[in-house]
Amino acid sequence: MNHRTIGRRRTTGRRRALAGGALALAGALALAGCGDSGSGTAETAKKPQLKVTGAYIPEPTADDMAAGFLTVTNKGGTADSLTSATSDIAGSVTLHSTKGGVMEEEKSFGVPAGGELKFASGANHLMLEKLKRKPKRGEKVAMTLHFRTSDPVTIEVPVKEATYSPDGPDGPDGPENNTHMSHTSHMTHMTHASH
Ligand SMILES: [Cu+2]
Repeated sequence: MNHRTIGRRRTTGRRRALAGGALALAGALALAGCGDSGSGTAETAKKPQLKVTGAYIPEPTADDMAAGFLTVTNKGGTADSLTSATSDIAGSVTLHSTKGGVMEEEKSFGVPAGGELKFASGANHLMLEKLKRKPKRGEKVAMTLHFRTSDPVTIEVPVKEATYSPDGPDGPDGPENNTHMSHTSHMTHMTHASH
């Protein structure tokens, strides 16, 4: 390509220079935008700043396990990770992802800087296993989340009806689909867990 355009170099030189200037300007603007989004140079902004919202447990249909959902937002400038969770009503709480309808246990979930970690029906979820008692709709269950960097966060998680969806009918997938999917994947999980 280059050797064919050499002959025309002189005539296109000026136009190229102009285009180059425009590109440089665009680049400068992009950099400025970038700097803005990464602002907050104070020391505190470098640490993860976590907040847990929207937690709920759908009243379980199984006797020995329940799913938990919540969102962890990180306003800080450093990523953190959820490494484990505990609850006094569960013998163990595991972290699960659902990929293509298949549920997998995860060792941790990242909470990106300036981002969020979302647990939602049909996707990532917390699984309360070996239940000491079955959570009932209307009550609250204490759960503690442990992070790689931040201090543990203890929350009171309300137990909602089995079909509850925080997104409502206009959520991305609709509540019925979500509920059905998570139910199916938990059945799959129960089979795996019994090995
Ligand atoms: Cu699960």
